[in-house]
Amino acid sequence: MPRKYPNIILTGTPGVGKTTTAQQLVELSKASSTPSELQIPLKHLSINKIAKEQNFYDSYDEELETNVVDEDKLLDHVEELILDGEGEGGYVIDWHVCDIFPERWIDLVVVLRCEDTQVFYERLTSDKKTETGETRGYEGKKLQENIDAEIFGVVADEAKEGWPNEGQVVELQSVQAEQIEDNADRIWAWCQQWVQDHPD
Ligand code: DAT
Repeated sequence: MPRKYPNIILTGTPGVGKTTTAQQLVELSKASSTPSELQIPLKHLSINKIAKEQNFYDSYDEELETNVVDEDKLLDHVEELILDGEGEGGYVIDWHVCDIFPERWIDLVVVLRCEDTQVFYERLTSDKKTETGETRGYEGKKLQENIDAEIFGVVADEAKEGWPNEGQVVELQSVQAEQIEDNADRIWAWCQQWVQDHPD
């Protein structure tokens, strides 16, 4: 059965603003809509949160100080969630890995970028807590790897390789605070258009 609402991957190096943007997008979908706006119930799927809650960890990478996720378990779980509600769609999948999800599940891949290295450095070393309650405070190899990944656009390359259909991958800058709202507005407008283009 075709989906009623689009499924979106919101990806990018940790710290680019995926969680903040996803939350803003869900807020937009809940706000009382104008008569011309379609109701699209968007659901935020934070993969970090799911992996932690469900303990989908395979091992711990000492060097990168990070848990390694069991991707098979994760995919089975996400598939169950996505197919729930007869697969009506409307999921915003938020993770720094984008190329493990089957193409048929996904309508749009948004890669957030923070191409200002100083700003990005400050975010990664900040002692603010992440959504899963950890202090980011990256240092050493973990910090360097993530800074390099963002400079070289590693996630954007993976997205473009994973989704050869160019129109399905969009890169958006997330450096300044106003861009959080701008990006959410753009994705929301895209969702509206998608639903109009895919009548039941
Ligand atoms: P991610 O989910 O990609 O790891 P996040 O949403 O947790 O990133 O954001 C990391 C931190 O950076 C958080 O304190 C919010 C802040 N932030 C994200 N995008 C921003 C932007 N465009 N302008 C200013 N701050 C931003």
